[in-house]
Amino acid sequence: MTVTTAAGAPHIEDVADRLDLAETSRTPVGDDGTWPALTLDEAYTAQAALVARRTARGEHEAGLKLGFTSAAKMRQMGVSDLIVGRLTDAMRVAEGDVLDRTALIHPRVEPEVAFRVGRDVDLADPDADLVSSVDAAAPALEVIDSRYEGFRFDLPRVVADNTSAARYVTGAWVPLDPRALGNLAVTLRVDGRDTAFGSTSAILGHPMRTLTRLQAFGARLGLRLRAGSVVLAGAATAAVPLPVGHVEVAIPTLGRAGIHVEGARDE
Ligand code: OOG
Ligand code: MG
Repeated sequence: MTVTTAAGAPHIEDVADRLDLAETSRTPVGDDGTWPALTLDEAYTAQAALVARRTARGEHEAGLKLGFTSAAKMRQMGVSDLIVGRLTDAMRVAEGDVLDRTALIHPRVEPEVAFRVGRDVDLADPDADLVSSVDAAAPALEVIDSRYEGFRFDLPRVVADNTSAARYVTGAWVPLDPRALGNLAVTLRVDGRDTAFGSTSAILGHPMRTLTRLQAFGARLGLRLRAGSVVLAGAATAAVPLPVGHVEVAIPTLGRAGIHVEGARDE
């Protein structure tokens, strides 16, 4: 897979424009028959072009995310391959802060594990070692918000749409102890009620495996991670519609991360 991040072919730039407009105007795109079919390589180029529009507006790259690393997510969305997306600082919501869901289209939330990268890593470098550059882990929430009507997409489309990335929250960082991350209960709570329940072992068997997969992906895509970047390992449960109220993830030994969601209760 060779992916260029420079301006792509016109149909790729067109996809990036449409997805960018869908996000900024909060208007999901439907399949009106004019949507170009993309290969997976082209979809990653479109993703880079889409995120380039955001960085041109002043956003900064903040890390990477993996998607479809659990069977629960693959089943929910009808896809069977791991995907990689990009995070920017504008997507970050500080732990305990308010998130206004009216800024989003049809947000869903999922509980995740996050890793922090302690030093710059160029994944294109054959000597790069992502695992050893990760220094901490934290419980995390990801708010996804597909720019496609009804959250309906195939693999190239969700990749072009930056893997539905919208917002993310990380809890307090805990020094990385890989052995302590296996087989931990992952609970999503809404206003104190358990709403979704999974295990860190649902994430590729063990969340550390996501780093090896990301390293291979990053090498092909020419990705870099700066010191302090975040890597989201992917949801341990199916995503649930983002409710209004206090939304929290809890993982034993890692702790909790929560946000207050405000906005209209109806979709
Ligand atoms: C794509 C994003 C998948 C995950 O954690 O598996 C993802 C989607 O479900 O819309 O972020
Ligand atoms: Mg996710």
